[in-house]
Amino acid sequence: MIVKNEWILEPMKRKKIFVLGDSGVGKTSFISRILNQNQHESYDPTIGIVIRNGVIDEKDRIIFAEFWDFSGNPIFHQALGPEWFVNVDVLIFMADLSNTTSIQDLKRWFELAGVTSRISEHRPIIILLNKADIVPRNTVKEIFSTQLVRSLTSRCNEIIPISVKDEMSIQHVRQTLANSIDNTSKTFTRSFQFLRRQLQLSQY
Ligand SMILES: Nc1nc2c(ncn2[C@@H]2O[C@H](COP(=O)(O)OP(=O)(O)OP(=O)(O)O)[C@@H](O)[C@H]2O)c(=O)[nH]1
Ligand SMILES: [Mg+2]
Repeated sequence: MIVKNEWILEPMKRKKIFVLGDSGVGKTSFISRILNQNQHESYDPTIGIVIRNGVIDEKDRIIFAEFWDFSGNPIFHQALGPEWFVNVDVLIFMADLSNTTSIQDLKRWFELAGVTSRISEHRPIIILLNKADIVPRNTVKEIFSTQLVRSLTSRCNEIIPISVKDEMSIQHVRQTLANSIDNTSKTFTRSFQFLRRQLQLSQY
């Protein structure tokens, strides 16, 4: 596509979304799910960092997302420094509801990302507590009432229990992301969706 006036592409600027959390909590699976890409049941640990681009469709809004999927393996932690978080639009911290250590470790991930104790005014922070499908509902409630999770609420914009596997609350996360970083006009989104449908129909 040739566009003479670069500002036309302004709404298409990618949004940098950094995802952090312990190994195995479901970060890579979550990114695949939210981008409607293939899911793999088997665990394939992320090595170092993987950056994945994709489009998040939220009804009449579109986000051109760039997910930074950082390995949960501690051998890579030392590599993390403030330079990684320059221009981050949203920070997502993830833990596994069935793994208490991964919830406790969120505080360490906050530190590694350089997040101070107060909510950042400029970049939304979302905590996702995954694998709700393997934890009884009562346990989820209990976890939410613990001192640890209550103390985290003041450090983020939202804490959402999800199940990547069962697609629980994934739509809610899409909405939250769209509300946090939406800068595309509805008209542009409609045109983009139309263009994409045409491309799919004509199987380009
Ligand atoms: N039961 C259940 N399993 C899940 C869910 N989400 C992911 N998993 C499984 O958890 C395992 C780890 O998922 P990954 O997405 O690879 O975890 P990760 O956080 O990217 O791990 P690292 O790359 O090592 O940091 C995989 O076997 C997934 O299939 C979920 O919502 N429920
Ligand atoms: Mg991974």
